[in-house]
Parts: sequence; structure tokens; C-alpha cells
Amino acid sequence: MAKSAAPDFHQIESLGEDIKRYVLSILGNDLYPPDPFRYYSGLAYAIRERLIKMWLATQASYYDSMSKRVYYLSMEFLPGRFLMNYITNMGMEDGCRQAAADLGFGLDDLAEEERDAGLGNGGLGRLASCYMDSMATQRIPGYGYGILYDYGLFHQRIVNGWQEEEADNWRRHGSPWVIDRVEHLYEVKFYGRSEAYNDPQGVLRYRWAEADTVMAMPCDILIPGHGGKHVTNMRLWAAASSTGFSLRDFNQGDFLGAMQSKIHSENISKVLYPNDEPIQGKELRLRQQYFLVAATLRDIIRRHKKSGPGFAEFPDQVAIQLNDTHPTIAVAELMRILVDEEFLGWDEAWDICRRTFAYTNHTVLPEALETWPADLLGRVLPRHLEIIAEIDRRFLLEVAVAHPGDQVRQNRLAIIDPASRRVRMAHLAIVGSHKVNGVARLHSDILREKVFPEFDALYPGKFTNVTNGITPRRWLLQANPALSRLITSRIGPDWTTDLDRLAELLPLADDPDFRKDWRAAKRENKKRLARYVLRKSGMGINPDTLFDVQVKRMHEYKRQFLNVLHVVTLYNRLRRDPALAVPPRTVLIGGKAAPGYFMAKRIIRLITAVAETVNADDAVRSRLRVVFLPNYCVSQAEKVIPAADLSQQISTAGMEASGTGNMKFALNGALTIGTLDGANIEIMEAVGRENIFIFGLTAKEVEATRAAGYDPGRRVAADAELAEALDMIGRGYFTPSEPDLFTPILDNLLRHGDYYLVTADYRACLEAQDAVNALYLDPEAWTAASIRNTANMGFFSSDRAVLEYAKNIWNIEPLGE
Ligand code: T68
Repeated sequence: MAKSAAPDFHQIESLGEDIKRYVLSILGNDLYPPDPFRYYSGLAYAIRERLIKMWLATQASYYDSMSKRVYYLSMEFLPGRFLMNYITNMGMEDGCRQAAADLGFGLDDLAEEERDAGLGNGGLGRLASCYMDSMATQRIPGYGYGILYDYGLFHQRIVNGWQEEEADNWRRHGSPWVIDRVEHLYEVKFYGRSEAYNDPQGVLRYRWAEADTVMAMPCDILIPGHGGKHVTNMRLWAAASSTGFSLRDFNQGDFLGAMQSKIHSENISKVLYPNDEPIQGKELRLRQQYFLVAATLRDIIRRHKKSGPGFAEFPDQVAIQLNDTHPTIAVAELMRILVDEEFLGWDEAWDICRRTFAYTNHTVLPEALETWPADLLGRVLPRHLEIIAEIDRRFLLEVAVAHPGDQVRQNRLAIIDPASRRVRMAHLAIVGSHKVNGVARLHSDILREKVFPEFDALYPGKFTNVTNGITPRRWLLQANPALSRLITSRIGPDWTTDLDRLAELLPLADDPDFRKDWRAAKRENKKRLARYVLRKSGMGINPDTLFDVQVKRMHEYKRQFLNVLHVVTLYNRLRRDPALAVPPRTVLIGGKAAPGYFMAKRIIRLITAVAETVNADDAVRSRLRVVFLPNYCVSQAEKVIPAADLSQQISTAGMEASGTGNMKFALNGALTIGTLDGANIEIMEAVGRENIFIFGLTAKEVEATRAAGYDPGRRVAADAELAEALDMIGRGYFTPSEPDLFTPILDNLLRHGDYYLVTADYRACLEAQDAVNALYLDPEAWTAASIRNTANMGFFSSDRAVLEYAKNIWNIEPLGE
């Protein structure tokens, strides 16, 4: 990065002294022996100090400009590590490298000391973090609001081939990035009852009586935009007991009883639920959701009141984006505040709500649409259930006007399902928002046409699309220095904030010298990954093989099993014909399974079993290797993605809402093998049909195939290679001591109709892999296609995505310089 661009307050000169001062004074440590963790922390505090100054300046400019602000409410953020991101975004890399070197360290080694902030499960949380980076970079006045979990997503270890979970106590050694802000503590209520009373004017009102209270303590994490001049923050809430403990119980000698309620309160922010699907019916999860919402709305309203205007102007000053339905109780909470506490009339309050909220949907899987039993919701949040019932009653009147006498339709659309007495959070979010968006074009079409067509008819124009994006700062500039340097050397540095500029690389795809440099960058990344794999698992992998990568949460619809079938088939072919004309391959698979997801865990075991067998077979050793990468997380992704040649994006069409890993790989020059699902479709359109390997049923064909009653047995009978692979897995070829281990996987396929259509897409997948092999054997053609992938990925910048949200949903203008 250009050092000269760094503003004065970056104070590179004093950095080394500052680091030592922090090690001594804040951390209370000796400077000797020079421990890398201490020096990482010292550097982090030195950076933090510089950042705080810019943050204060940014916040002051928000107040001065009286601009509208956006609040991104999310139960999950997945930032990963902060240090290198701060340094690259602030343009301090050269200075930090020098300071680290002067102290006897490599900057990259210090950066490795940091633990990931893993406060999210996967795509949804990572998207929120990419959007924070882009809002800060694009000067959109926005804040992220979430929960500061003590324990993030579990660590995955592989023991005897199986996933084991370990608690992720990510702040055990403190975190320099979290700034406690005790001055804005709020009380959050739970339980109790709703009480009607008459106000002095005799108007019937409601209040929340006999509630328990928990304190919400705000902790800020700063988010510098690229260039370092504009700094925003995420505000994450930590739960604290409202009383130390019950003195009465204590005096009566019941110490444990006295501690109980304290523990009950502080549990709220204890742990992130490790499911990448909704957690149905767990009271603690509902309390987490309300905790986030209640504290956040208090904070928003405090800020709004401080800046002057009344509630009529609220939607002109405040936009609230609901990241999936998880924070949707905010709709009822804002109504409660406006009606019960600020004494607005229902209609006025409702109008404010709808103009304030917008909702992003991230899934069409019916089992993943969140609902809460009305009884449970009413017990935890008594007044909110009443408010939801009233919203529902008024909404159903609207439906009845549009469709008189159609009771069945009313039941289908109702917020509280009259049959199950469950609150459908997506319905509440749709009714309570002015915009609802899907996260890729296909997904948004499916939402409108298949999942919520009746809502779409009722509210024309409410449903819209914003295709996801990723931040080029973390996912290219920072994660792939080799390629970034090469790109910048040819087209200059502006692509980092204007990703469409990558198109200037297109002509270079025809330049043999540039292709050679491009290959050299990829090779450097592959060597870096090989060193990492060796360090972590003791296994050597060869950088001169095709790196075929699938990293993402383990899920049946993502079809890691289809990947395994390809591996087993390739293994069989290589054993039959050792001279087979295919490039040697290293297949890398990584991802966490939800701890209670039986089938996903079994698939991990299958992958490790296949890996053991294949890697031990001397006949194929040099041609095929299989690696399961334990503990896939953001910092690992930063090493894996830049090293990939081939990116596997092979979900059953219609099931992956968007995917964002697909974008990260293509941006780093991997070629995609994938189905016409989620954002793969738009990636294909951008990079060109000839630069991507598309196979398999389309979403419409998937629907038709299922409707026609798909018969996997016939398909298997007609395909000898498929039958052979399934047979080997089924009879324990890969686990001779436990031959039945994979029976449940095969039963799903062969006896329960193969819902994810793995067998249906198998042959097409193999043919696409044949095309991969052929192209890879022509390095010049492969490299040209790789360059064309990167060059055409401009659209998938999260800068573009947040600017679309700003224009079409939030109605916010980016601030000027
Ligand atoms: C993902 N969803 C989508 N959910 O699966 C992916 N869910 O296609 C999309 O690209 C991404 O969102 C961003 O839009 C998730 O990641 C969760 O993690 C989740 C967590 C808790 C409850 C429900």
C-alpha cells in the first residue's frame, strides 16, 4: 500500500515505541523473552488507539450532517481476524511490517496469534461483516448491531475420522478490538405480564408488569473503511445481571439460589447456537433475539431523540435492516415502544414501523422458515404476543377485503398459524417491512413466485432482489497479496474500491507473459496452503496438482456427497488405468456440521474414510489425494480460497439462496464447477459460459423431477460407475471394520427417494469433471479462463450490494468526502 496516502494520525514513526509501551503498561508483561502473542496484542492496541481517533471524527461528522443512518440487525457477524484487515484498510502495512521487523517479528506471524471472532455460523454472518466493510468504505452511515457471544461457533476437531466439537472461548486472553461502553447500559425485560390501565385522560393503555430485568452492556468493535478515513462500528451487546445476586436469598444462606438468577441472566449472551438453520422452540434463543432487539431499539431511539426530530421523522432518519427473521421481534418491540411508551396512535405507529424496517430472506427451505409457539412467545414476551395478535387481526382484515370469503387464504397468510398456534416470523417480517429482498436473482424469483406469491400479489413492488456481494479488501487485497500485487502492477490500485476496474485485466488474458505471472501467483498461494496443511495435519500435498476445493457448512443440499462420489469414481478409474490422461488432483473438503445433524456428521466420516483409503493406496498416491480440512473458518478461508484451482458449488438447484464462497473463489481466479443455483447463475453470466463448468438439473427441472416421482434405483441400475461407487461405500470398502457405517446415507439415497437428487446429477457432474481435466491439461487455456474469471467479478463486490440497498431500500445517500 502506498505509505504516502496514510493520514498523519497514523503515526507510523512512533509505532514501535507504542507497541512496547502497550506490552508493558496495558498488558503488564515483560518485553523479554519476546513472546509473539504479547507483541501481537501490543500492536493491536497501538492500531486501536489510532483508529479510535478517526472513529470519533467520523461519528461527529454523522451528527453534523444529520444524515439518515442504517442499522443492520443481525444475530450473527463473522468478522474473523481484525489485525490485518485494519492494517490493510488503513494503509499501514509497510509501516507495520517495519515496526514488527524492528522488534524481531514477521508481521504475518504476529497476525497468526489472533483468534477468529467466530460469532456466526456461515454465509449469513459473513455477509453481514462484508456489508460492514463496504458501508464504512462507501461512507454509508451505518452500524451493525448484534450479540457479543462469550463462545463463538465451536472449534471442530477430527478424532478418529469423526467431528468433535470444542468450545470456542475466543476472548479467553482478552480482545483488544472490543471496546466496552459502560455509559450506555440498558435494562431489558422478560416474562411478567401485560397490564391494562387508564391514563389520567381515561385512555386505555398497557404496560409490562412484574418483568424480570437483564442489563445489556454495549461493546463496540470498530470497522475502518478502506483508506482509513471513515470508521464505523458494530455494537455488540453482552448480558449482565441487573443485580449482583439476590441478597435476600444470600442472607437466608442460599448462596447457590442467589447466584442462580445472575447466571440465568448472563446466559443470554453466553453462546452462539451452532445451527445454520432456525433453532425452533428454544426459549434461550428467543431471549437472545429479544435481547438484541430491545437493547438496539433503545439505543437507536436514544440517538434519534438526541438529534432532535420527533417520531414522525423517524423513518426519514432511521432504516433498520433485518438480517433474516431472527431479529423480527423488533417489529413488535417498536410498536410497543411507540404505542405503550410514547403514546402514539396505532395507525401512526404502524406507518412508522413499516417505513423503517426492511427484511432480507436467506433461505427457501421450508423447514428453515422460523416459527415460535405462541404460548412460549407469550410467556417470555407477554405484551409482544398481544401486539402481534393485533397486527395479525388488522392484516387479515386487509386480506379479507382483497379476497372476501377466502378463509383458507387467510389461514395460509396469517402471522399466527391458527392450526399450529405458531407465530410465523417471516410473515411478521413481510407485513412489518416496506421491502423484502432475496439474495440472488433466482432466489428472489423463487421467493416471489413459489414461497410468498400471495404476499407478492397483496403488496406489489415490496419484493425485490439484491444479489449478495463480498468485500474485495479482505477477499482479494488482504487474502491474496501475490495476486493483488500483480493486478495492481498492471492496472493500478483503484480496483480495491471500484471492483469493475478489474475488467481492465481482460486483454491481458491473451498475454503469455501475464499468464505466466498469474500462474506464479497461484503457485505461491498453493505452496502457502501446502505449508499450512502440513503444519496442521502433518500431511504433505503437492502444489503441482489441481487443487479441487469444496469448503462450506456440511449440509445435504450442498451435496458434499456428490463430490465424494466423484472422488470414488476417479479413484476407481485410476486403479483400473494408471496411465489415465487426467491431471493429478488434490481434493480438499472442509466444513462444520451442526452438532445435532446426524447425516452431515456421517458425511464427514465418509470423507475422512475415503481420504484414508485413497491416500494409503500406492497405486494412486501421486495422482489423487483427499484432505479433510478441520475447523473451516474465516482465517482458514483466507488461505484456502486463493490457492484453489477449482471451486465446487454443486448444491441441488433451487436450494442455495445465493452462496458467497462461490464469489470469493472466482474473484481469486478459481474456475467454478457448479449447478445453476443461487448466484452461480449470475457468476456464469458475468464470467462467460465458456469459463465455468455448469452441469445438472435446473431449479425448474428439479421441481419437475420430484413432482414426477423420481426413482433413484433406475438411475443407479443404468450407470455402472455410479452403482460401483455406491456399492463400495455401502459395503464398507472404506471402513472394513465397520461395514455398515454409511448405510444411513445410502438409505437416504436409495430407499427414501434421494431428495437432493445426487444420483440424478451424478453423470452430468462427471462429464463436467472430464471437461475440467481436459482444460487443466492445457495450462495456457486454463490460465486465460482464470484471468477472465477474476476480471469479470466486479459486480460481486459488496460495495455494489450496499449501494443498491442504500438506493432502493434504505433511501440513504452516501456521505461526501
Ligand atoms: C446463507 N444462510 C445461505 N444461514 O444459505 C447462503 N440460518 O446461500 C447465502 O449466500 C448466505 O446465507 C448469505 O445470504 C445462512 O448462512 C445461517 O447461517 C443461519 C443461522 C442461523 C439460523 C438460520
